[in-house]
Amino acid sequence: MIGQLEQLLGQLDELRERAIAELGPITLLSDLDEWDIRYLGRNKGELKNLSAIMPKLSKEERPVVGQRINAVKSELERQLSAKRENLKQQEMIAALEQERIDVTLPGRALPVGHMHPISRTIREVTQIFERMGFSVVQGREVETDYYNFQALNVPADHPARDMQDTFWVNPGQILLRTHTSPMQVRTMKETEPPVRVVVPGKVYRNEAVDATHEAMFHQIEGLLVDEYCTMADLKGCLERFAQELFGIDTKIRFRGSYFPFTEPSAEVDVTCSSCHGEGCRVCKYSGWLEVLGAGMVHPKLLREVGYDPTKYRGFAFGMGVERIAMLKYGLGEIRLFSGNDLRFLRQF
Ligand code: 2NL
Repeated sequence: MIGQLEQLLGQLDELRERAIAELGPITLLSDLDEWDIRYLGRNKGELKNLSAIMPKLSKEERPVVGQRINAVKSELERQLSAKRENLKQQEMIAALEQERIDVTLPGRALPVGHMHPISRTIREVTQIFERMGFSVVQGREVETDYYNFQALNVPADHPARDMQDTFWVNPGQILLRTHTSPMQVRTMKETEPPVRVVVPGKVYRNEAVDATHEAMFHQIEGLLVDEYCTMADLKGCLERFAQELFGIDTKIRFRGSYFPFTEPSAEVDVTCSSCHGEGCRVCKYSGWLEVLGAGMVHPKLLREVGYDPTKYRGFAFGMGVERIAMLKYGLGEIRLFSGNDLRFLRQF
């Protein structure tokens, strides 16, 4: 019997040594699981197999062997979990090493957009006037008949008031503004002179669309009201504007005209920036381009907004942004601006 006990303890020692020796070189977690099953498996594990002899042992032998089995078992379990931790750690290090990223590499360039040529023109024009002391204000696009027509001295029989030419929201009352002037009227009603504002924005006209006309386009209007203000001030202001926009050599000229809201009124031409006044296709061989309408604010308007027309004078002007942009970029087709064709837009 002593021999059998010693043999058993020897087998346990041998199993322990062998298991530990085999554990050392293991590098894969899957191999570790196999090792676990082979030595510690509940079913056919080698330690389990040796424990099967227990019932055949004597009462005195049993605790000795039992203790030794438990000692081997817990030692192997401890080594197994240590090894498992170790392998997990190594796998993580290997993964990190493989997935290493170079944070100093330049990033992937994202496509960058840019301003629409109309927005660019609006910015350019308003900035010129801002440098002359004007403020930029914007108004609503849906307006009342009063602010768009009545307050501006637009007579009932004026073509602009024709039901056909205006987009009515509520016929006779609410409309899409046909010019940005309603905002100047609102500004004057809200503030005392001096007033110096430029108003850019969308305007709407129910017109037949062609290469130079659209139903929605952009306008910039300017207004100055002060105690001392003459036609010469208007001319100097617009000359300066034309020279900043089209070049320092640009000359301007006034031609008498008519607007219901100004008296006197003028069409303003600038020397053709394409041919410098020589005559070319752009200016139809006249050397001049019509770019603005302007005039002295009608006294009726000043009275309408609560200003004393014997004390205050004003000048005002208006221009179509699309027309300015077409001249600046040499375009013959207004619809390109609203077409959203990237082949066109990318050229700016
Ligand atoms: C043009 C002509 C013009 C005005 C706009 C204006 C506004 C007020 C008072 C007086 Cl509140 N005038 N605006 C004056 C003259 C001409 O625009 O051809 N625009 C494209």
